[in-house]
Amino acid sequence: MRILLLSMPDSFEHTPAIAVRMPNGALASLAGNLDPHHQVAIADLVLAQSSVRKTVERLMAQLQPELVGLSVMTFQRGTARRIIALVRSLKPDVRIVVGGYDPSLAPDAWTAPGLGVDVIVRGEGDVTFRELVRAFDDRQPLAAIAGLWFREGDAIHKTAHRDVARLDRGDIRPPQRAARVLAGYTMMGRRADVVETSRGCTFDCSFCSIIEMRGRNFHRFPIARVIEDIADAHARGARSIFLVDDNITLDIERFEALCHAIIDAGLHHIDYLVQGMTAPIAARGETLAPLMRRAGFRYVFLGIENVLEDDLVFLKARAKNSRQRAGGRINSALAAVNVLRRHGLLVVGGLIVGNPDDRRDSVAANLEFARQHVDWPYIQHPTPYPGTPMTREFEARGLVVNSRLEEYDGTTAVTRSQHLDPEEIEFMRWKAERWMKVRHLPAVFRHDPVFVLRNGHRMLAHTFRGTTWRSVVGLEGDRDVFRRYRNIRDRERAYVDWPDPLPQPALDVTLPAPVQV
Ligand code: B12
Ligand code: SF4
Repeated sequence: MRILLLSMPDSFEHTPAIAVRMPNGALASLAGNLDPHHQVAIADLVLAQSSVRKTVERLMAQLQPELVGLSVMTFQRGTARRIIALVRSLKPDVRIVVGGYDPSLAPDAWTAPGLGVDVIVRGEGDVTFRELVRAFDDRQPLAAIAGLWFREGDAIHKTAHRDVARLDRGDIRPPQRAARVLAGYTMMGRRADVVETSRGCTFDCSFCSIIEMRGRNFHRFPIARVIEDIADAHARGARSIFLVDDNITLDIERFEALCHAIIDAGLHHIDYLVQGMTAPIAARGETLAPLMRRAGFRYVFLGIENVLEDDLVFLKARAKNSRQRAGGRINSALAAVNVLRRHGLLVVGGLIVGNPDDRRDSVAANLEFARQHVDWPYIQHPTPYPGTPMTREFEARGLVVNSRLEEYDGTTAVTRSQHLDPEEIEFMRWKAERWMKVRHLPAVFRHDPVFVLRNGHRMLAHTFRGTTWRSVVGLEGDRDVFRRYRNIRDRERAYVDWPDPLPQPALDVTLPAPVQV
């Protein structure tokens, strides 16, 4: 079967496409787990952000796919609907399959007949998609394949739940990067790729989609397989690799073993990025951080979430962000930041401001922490993604004020607090963050001078969108610039020049409930 897999072009404020264009790890994994006789092409549309329609038209004409699969996050739902409509207009009989976080956690949003979706793959997709394509190929019924919602005429059928895969026994084959048909992946000028070393997490932070997606569990790929995967990415040109594990820091001994294996395999000249929790890094940092540095780690995305205890309790992120000390538990953010930075690692500070009880001073305290202690701010607002406990709480308290999903990108405040309007929360973050980002430019320059010389002005222009000469000389205030920035951001969200097949209000109609098969 000829298959085209697409990831969406929508990017967000902290990873502007000028500097960061990463491959979607899911699609290469899906391709690698199909039976080998299929002809698969992967197109990450972030690589064609300014020409999405033309690129899809070209790929459809060249590849003539019989099945198109889309990987979609919630804020990309509108873009995905337009792309599906475009694809259907080009090839009406094509099969459309959607997967990823949004279709998995909000499947009802994908069942309206006018949307043109044939199958929704829920949760982990590698094995489900293989079985689905086999069934299409052999003209077998889909009812026996776990993990699906599928359309038959007007009815939607729902199959049995699929358990997550066991990675240690080889359930999941390596990704197939050769299927990628677009070029231009980058992490600030270095060719970028993604590698998984584990899947899952045993924590249950209230804002995170991972638990609803796959339950609380943690599965590890064998380290030898990870090293082969890194070597494959490197052989294809990657010089910067993001380990996209949900939570690699759940098993620090294994993480240390991985660092040693990277060094032993001579793959430590690659720049690695990883995300982790503060508590284990604070506790084990004195040995872990220098080892990570030796293994080539450069950036650590730290899930600090919030520096205030009450907010951490709301986010259900206290356990992973505090440690026991004489006199009680203390926040581990500062200790984690300090130990990483002391050993030459750069900290991307993940913080969430605008929680239900936040006042101006709580937001300000977090922004001040970021200003003083992190290298690159990754500050977001609580965003009510489908199925998370946090969403239920915001809804119950009547604090969700914006239902335009394309704005659920993390840096647009779509919820209010009891004390602050969303615009005010977002304004505070936006105003503080721009200057923190500027401060990081010299570190980027030292590492990648050519990239900064070529693109520094574009990066600054992106960070300061909305600024004019009038605002620079003080004839306009920050509020005017912020308003203009938001208008620009709105226009940027129109990635596909094709109408939405089902304008938003139509989604409110009650759809028939899926039938369990
Ligand atoms: C790596 C990552 C990123 C990277 C993206 C790299 C890339 N190009 O993929 C970066 C840092 C850039 C990023 C940014 C953002 N991310 Co992010 N990210 C992740 C993370 C950590 C891992 C995703 C991953 O690669 N997993 C490995 C792959 C193999 O697994 P997978 O994606 O789940 O795919 C499997 C299934 O979903 C399914 N599947 C997926 N697609 C498809 C398609 C088809 C056709 C089929 C059949 C199946 C299928 O099968 C796959 C294989 O089993 C997750 C989860 C987490 N713990 O935080 C969040 C997560 C996906 N991100 C999220 C969000 C919201 C964002 C941001 C909007 C803001 C933010 N929180 O940072 C931005 C926007 C991104 C952008 N496009 O600009 C949310 C999505 C929530 C939602 N409901 O949409 C998650 C779940 C985190 C959370 N907050 O809960 N992210
Ligand atoms: S520790 Fe990280 S991956 Fe685990 S639930 Fe919390 S935010 Fe999600």
